[in-house]
Amino acid sequence: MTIERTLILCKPDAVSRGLIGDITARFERRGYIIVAMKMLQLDGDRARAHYAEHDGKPFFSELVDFITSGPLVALAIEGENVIEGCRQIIGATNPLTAAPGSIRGDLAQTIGRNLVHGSDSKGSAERELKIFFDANEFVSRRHDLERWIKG
Ligand code: IDP
Ligand code: MG
Repeated sequence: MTIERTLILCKPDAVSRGLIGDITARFERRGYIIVAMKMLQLDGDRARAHYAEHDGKPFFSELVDFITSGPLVALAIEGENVIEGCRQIIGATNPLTAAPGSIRGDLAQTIGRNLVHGSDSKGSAERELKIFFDANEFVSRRHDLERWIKG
């Protein structure tokens, strides 16, 4: 069993549009387990750290401006192969090519307002989770996790 932990963000457009519930429900219904959750507004330094891999790209400053523009909801989610599973639920980066049924395919129109972030690898998840959560902010929900996986 490969239990992983990933970082999900309901970005400021999701919060502003009242989609926190719809988005988090999709991960919960799949059987993934929320082990930490908070609403916060990022400052520029944390935003640039989170999106460091995109530093230097033409859309970087726009991305930082947007992600700091209002409150977002950060979640730490656990499950078997949860990193890939959440990316599937989120859909392709460009909502135009995101599959219907995915969050972006159902609810978003443009790449700059695509509602959700999900870590793309174990390394990214580990790095990104540290930007949003301290180690003591994760709860243990081992029992819930095992019920979904074994059940
Ligand atoms: P991801 O969110 O699907 O992992 P990334 O390539 O990591 O996609 O890009 C991070 C975020 O940057 C995207 O979710 C999107 O909001 C924004 N972004 C990516 N590429 C572009 C672009 O070409 N123009 C504008 N925004 C972009
Ligand atoms: Mg990414």
